[in-house]
Amino acid sequence: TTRTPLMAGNWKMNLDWKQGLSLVEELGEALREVDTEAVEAAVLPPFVNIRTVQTAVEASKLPIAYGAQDISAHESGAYTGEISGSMLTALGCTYVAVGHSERREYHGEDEQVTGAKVKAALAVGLSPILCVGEPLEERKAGKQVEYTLAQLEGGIEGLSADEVAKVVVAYEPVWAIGTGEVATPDDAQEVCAAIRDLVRTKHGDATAEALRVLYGGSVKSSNVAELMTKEDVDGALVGGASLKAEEFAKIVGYQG
Ligand code: G2H
Repeated sequence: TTRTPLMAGNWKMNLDWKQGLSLVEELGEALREVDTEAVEAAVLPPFVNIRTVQTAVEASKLPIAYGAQDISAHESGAYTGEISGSMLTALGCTYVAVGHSERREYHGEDEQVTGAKVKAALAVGLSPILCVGEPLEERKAGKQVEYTLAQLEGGIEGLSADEVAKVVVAYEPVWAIGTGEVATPDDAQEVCAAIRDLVRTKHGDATAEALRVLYGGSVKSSNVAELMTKEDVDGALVGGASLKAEEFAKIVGYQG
């Protein structure tokens, strides 16, 4: 494929700004050994760490893209506690996670909210990393594809083909998140292929081929290479294993 793989580290609610600074500096150092032209590395720190990450990345020209873990659906104004897309682009962000299962579960974000956030991201030129994936009950009932595609449809509803091509979809089965239980490469491939097929049906071949589909859920340096052998897996959204520079650099460098 011609899609550049993306390895995105979702720090979640971990590391204060000083710890985040150390991690990004160590990561930059560790990535010297890695071909970062062939694989894109990104980190998604907590909002309050982004300025620090920006400064470190710019000062040392580190090959690390970065973004946020959430975005407001609104442009600006009286939305206490929220962070807008233009605030993120002003910090040099290129990505933003949208609809992570933890947002859906603990903050009541549904397809409608998620779709609005995807649009807010695209409106300012950010690539949304739209997270989708089924809980255990759906997997047990064999409904993982159906369930995940319904979330995807909600997330990309009303977008043009060009807009969809800028979206990154992260397939994160909820039962595999932070549990140490990674999906098998075949399980990941099944749903990632279905995601691409849906985009093909709605927006055509070129858009489907451009779309990057990541797998997320207990990705580590020891299992990433096998996942990456799958045709429709274009990278990973990594939580726990992105909090250690050496480990995350190994994930980014899975080819070598
Ligand atoms: C899934 C993933 C990153 P972890 O949430 O988004 O986390 O790799 O810790 O399972």
